[in-house]
Amino acid sequence: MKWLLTLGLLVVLASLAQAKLTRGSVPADHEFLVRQRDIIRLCMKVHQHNHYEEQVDLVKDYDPSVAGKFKDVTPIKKLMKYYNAKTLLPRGDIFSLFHKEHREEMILLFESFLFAQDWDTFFKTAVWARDRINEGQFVYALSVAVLHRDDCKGIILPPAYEIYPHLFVTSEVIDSAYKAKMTQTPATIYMNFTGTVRNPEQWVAYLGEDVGLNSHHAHWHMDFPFWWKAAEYGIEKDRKGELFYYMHHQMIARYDLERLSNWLPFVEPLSFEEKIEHGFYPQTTYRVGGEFPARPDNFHFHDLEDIKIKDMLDYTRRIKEAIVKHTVINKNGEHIPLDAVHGIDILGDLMEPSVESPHEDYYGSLHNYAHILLGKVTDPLGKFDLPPGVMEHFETATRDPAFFRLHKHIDNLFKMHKDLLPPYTKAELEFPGVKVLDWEIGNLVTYYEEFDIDMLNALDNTVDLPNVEVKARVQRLNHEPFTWALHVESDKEVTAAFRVFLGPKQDWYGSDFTINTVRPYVIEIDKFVAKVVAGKSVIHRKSSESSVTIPDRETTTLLLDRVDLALDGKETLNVNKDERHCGYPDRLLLPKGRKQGMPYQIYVIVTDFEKEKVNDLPYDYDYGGSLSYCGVVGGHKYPDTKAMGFPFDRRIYSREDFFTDNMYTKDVTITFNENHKH
Ligand code: CUO
Repeated sequence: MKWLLTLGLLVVLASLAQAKLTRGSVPADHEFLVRQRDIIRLCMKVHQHNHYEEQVDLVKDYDPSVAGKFKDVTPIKKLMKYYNAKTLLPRGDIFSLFHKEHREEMILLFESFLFAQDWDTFFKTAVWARDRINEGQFVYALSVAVLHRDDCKGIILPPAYEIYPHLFVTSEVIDSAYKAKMTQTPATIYMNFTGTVRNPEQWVAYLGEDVGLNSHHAHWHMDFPFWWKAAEYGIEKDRKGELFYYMHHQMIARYDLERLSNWLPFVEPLSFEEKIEHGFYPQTTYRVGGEFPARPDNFHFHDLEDIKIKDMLDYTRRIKEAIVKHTVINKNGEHIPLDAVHGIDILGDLMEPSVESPHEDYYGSLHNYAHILLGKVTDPLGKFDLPPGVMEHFETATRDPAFFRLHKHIDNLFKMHKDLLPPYTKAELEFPGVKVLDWEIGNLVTYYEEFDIDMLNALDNTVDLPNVEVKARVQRLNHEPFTWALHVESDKEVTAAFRVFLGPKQDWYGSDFTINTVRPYVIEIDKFVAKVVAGKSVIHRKSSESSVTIPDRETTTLLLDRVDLALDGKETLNVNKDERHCGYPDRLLLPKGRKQGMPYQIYVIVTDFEKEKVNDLPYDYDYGGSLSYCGVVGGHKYPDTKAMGFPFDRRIYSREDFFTDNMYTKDVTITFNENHKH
């Protein structure tokens, strides 16, 4: 028995050591470098035929359904059948994940990629598909496969704004880019946000149209696809429904803070029965298929052929009823409780809905259908054959202010559930023996900077005209890096979880928010675990270490150059196999604030990690660095048992009921520096 325990301990220690080893960056080996290069090449100029001859040659006589090795051959067989029958979405057509047939075809391709038993089959099947399957379906299926295959760990995908610049820049920029190529003149083209200052919604376009925000959102939905079949794929997505709620809740709260910085009221929830007050003119063009549809002001929702407004109201009513009764029914008519632990996760699955929805026929497809209704609002019956709207792609959805209104509607339903739960008790909030004494924090300063989007993939490769360097220059929000130091006193050594939040202090009239009214607008800015010694200690943290964010993405051209140099042995390329594509942009960690300074409050709560921990991993394991909004992937469980957003997710009666010794709050000021030098 004793040796069994010893052996068990050794196994645990070995796996801990392994986990430690995989953290951080290590030099990439030759095999990895070749794979990284090949995947990037597959994503270049996807609208044209593959111009990497060696890839084309590789699959000249390759039929994946015959030559490939798959764990399950059904998806590739089906795909080949449709391909040979020429019934698949043609190349050049616009792919939307919200379109059922488009999605089902894409899933067949994704499953072929996921079920490929070795790299050879995966890669050859991808090269085969690159020139034969619709490019939108291909890039999406490939991206999700790269994010989930073990042999792709650490491979970096090009940012969406470089794969499809058309989705992110205005038509004007595209026109100028073509001119630059025709005249063979390298160019940097300035791009403005959509609309004019006469449209108050445009004052916050710097957030909705931020390419980093859109990339984060698109990648979140690739890490947690609503169509994910966990059992079939053998990859669980722990607390996926709750993450759907929490990540979007935080996005709306952050949007509201930007609105407050600009003296705009908080965003109103969308109602399917009322007109949509603010229109949206995306000013973007598909490569083929025309302009993204625009929506004039005060437009009403209309029934689509297969989605009716009345059904949306019924879904909403049934969901509200389930929330009030604290129970949902599943397909077998059984009641599943919406309790304090799992309720929010179940509701997330039900409202998005994901494959895990307890009863999709009854509770419907509230959120996904709303995306489609908004996307098709100006051509509901397809009379004018308009292409999909910005709301019908995760890459472009946040550009439309109505995105935040839709998600506020959904978020209010989640809030209704949370508000019906009992407030946290003192026992749930406190950490006996641990006291926060002080908090020092550096200056919080934001500014605008310029950022260049590489337009390489926007322009076709042509025989006569070589490529020229063309960039779109956009303005974006950033902040000065800041640090903070938390002074803590403890009567013993403990492993403590730190949750750090920021909320507005005053409303538009200068009146202070109460602790309960400010709750929905409190944003998480960091969460981590640290050792606290007995006696007094100081915990230091940098803004760049935040668990909410990821740093700026490297351009694909630069990455490809570095991979080539490493393959030639001229440079070492480091790879972090835990690295996430999903993560809020570091630049946007703080709201803009105001140039005369805007008051906020920061909050921290320190809790006993030993009581809430889930995994047997080192306490400071960071799960790829963007845990707060992007959860965990790679087969781990979410690392703690607390509700996401704890302790601000439940009602708070008063400051006295709420604040305990292990919490601390402090007034801070965020100043927007309009004279920042680039
Ligand atoms: Cu992310 Cu609606 O779920 O856009």
